[in-house]
Amino acid sequence: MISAQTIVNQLIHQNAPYSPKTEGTAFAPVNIALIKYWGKRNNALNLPVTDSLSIGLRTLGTTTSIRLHQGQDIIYLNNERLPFDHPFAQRTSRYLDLFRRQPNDGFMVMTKNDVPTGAGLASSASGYAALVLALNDLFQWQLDKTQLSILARIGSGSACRSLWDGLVHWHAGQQDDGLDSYATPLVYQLPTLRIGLLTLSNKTKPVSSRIGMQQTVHGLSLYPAWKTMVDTHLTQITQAFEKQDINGIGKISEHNALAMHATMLSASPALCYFLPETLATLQTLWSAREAGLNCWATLDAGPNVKLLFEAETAHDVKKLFPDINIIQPFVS
Ligand code: 2P0
Repeated sequence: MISAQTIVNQLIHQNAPYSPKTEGTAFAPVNIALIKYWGKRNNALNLPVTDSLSIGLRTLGTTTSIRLHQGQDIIYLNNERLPFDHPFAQRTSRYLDLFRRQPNDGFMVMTKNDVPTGAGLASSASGYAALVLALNDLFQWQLDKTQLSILARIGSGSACRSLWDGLVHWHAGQQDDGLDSYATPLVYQLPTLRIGLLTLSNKTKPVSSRIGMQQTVHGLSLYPAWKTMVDTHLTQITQAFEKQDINGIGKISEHNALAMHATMLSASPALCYFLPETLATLQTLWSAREAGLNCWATLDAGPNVKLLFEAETAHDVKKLFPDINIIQPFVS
């Protein structure tokens, strides 16, 4: 099995001049998948079973700065210094191990999320994308976006999609080394699309996506049907993008998200990220839709709900869900 270190060494030429700056900084947007990534063919390299497709939230994301220093890593999350054994610090340091020249090389990382960490609002995606961009800035690697997408994916799968605003397609690839598994931006613009974030819980989810995916893929579950469905949804959603059909996009996205949760429920032991509030929100939405509201839901590995709708519907959606945070992913 090819290791993450081998891939990193291949991408960052070890003989390249070593001239780090004092500090590297970067911002990367959160991305919300319309066609979800759920299930890996290689856990060490975060190689997915299927393609996926996302939209960047442009103004919401992670800002990270990084410096070199001697000794143990120092990690700040949202202005708070984390203890060395904090799971976030441990995972970040394990990833940074891939980029140390000497074992004693430490990093000081300061990272700030605009969304709650680990609550299914894709903070690990913007987090690892911002970290890779900040490392690229610090070390002046001058890697291209494909190479950066591969490095971000090794940190967290969905991070490979957070290097762009707008619509982004992650190609699953087929190679064992994953050098064909990266994201590319799509040309379609949807200036009237709005995404509404309904934060129902800020708590860190009890089962990480990482473990949840393994639980769903292995053993008897509906997972084989999920793979076929993703192919169909990718074809359908591309046609909807071409027609700028936001209701079509919403309908396919909601179907895809609920199908992903159905595969989780079909695993043994079953996995359920919904809270009672999640179901109540969906039922409110479905009733409103029956009454004529054009609005659709998508959900990730957590209890929070994201809504997709046209700008002209924003007023009605806000009336139904007063706490909603409405984002305009494309500049008009
Ligand atoms: C997605 N999710 O496509 C899907 C939908 C959650 C549900 O990508 O193990 O944090 O780091 O590769 O990227 C969450 O998975 O998992 C995710 P790892 P990641 O957005």
